[in-house]
Amino acid sequence: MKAINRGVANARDWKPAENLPRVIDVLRDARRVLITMHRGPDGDALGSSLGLAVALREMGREVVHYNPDQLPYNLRFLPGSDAVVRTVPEGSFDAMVACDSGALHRLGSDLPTAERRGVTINLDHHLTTDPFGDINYVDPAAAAVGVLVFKIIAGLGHPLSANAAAGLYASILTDTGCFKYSSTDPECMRISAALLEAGVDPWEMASRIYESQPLARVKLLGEVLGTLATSPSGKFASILVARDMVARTGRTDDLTDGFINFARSIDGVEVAASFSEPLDGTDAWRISFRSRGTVNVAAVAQQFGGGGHHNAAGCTVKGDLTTVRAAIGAAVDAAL
Ligand SMILES: [Mn+2]
Repeated sequence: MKAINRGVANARDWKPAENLPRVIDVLRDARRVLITMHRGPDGDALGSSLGLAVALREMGREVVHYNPDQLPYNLRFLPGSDAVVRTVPEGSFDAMVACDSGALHRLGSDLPTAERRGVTINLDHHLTTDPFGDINYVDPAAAAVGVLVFKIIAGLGHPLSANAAAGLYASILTDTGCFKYSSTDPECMRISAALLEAGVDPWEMASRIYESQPLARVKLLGEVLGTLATSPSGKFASILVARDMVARTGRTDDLTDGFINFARSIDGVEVAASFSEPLDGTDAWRISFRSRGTVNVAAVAQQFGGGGHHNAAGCTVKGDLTTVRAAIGAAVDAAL
């Protein structure tokens, strides 16, 4: 059973089959394209946007690929990563494509004005996406945004290269938790098969993304797991990523991706949360949620101004840790 708009009141009908050809039409005519993704990109945001950027460049388009943040250590090997720029150059664009973003403000501060960015295209599969695009190609049933990009490239009639396929495979591999999550469906498996046929080496991808961890990350995991707390019912588990723990790694990039899954993987746990202390000294805690499936954590995150998917969501809450933890714990309790 897939998590399609479960638990979200008045979920929009995004009509993805109608919007896919609109995206293809715009990109067929576009000469200069700005490609963006959400800040702090994950495998889906970066991989799907890389797949599109690589393919459009192969088609002779001028592509600017923008994200203001450092790319994750384990994804910088992906073809096209070295062309991602942290500021947007001058000039105007025929189209701007936003991948996996959910909201315009998640794209970064250097975004051109609406008139400079041309047709704004929102590619997403979040339940809680803002319809900020001129075209919103949003498909909550898609396992990853890479699935949407695969269809766009096919619709443009462009043969998939190994370089473009690598980004799309990274998108699907990471967003399905290595083909484990309930979002894993026959469609993403068929597309992944096509990506292997285009030249992707599955063990190379898995080993570079998941088995090339910096030693500092594994040591940080040990510290973070030391903070593990569970509710009396045993259904809610939480971990804390404190600023001083992060400082001891001596690294500026985020090494904590996936830590929350250890909390969810405990027998009996339905919901896991990770509380990340802000590194900038403010009191805006970043909270990530993971659900085993019974609870819609996107709805929990929405109560605090955040959003996401049925089984993976996040929000930012200001306050001291005790107060924030109590508020989140109460909201999760109510949802359980
Ligand atoms: Mn995604």
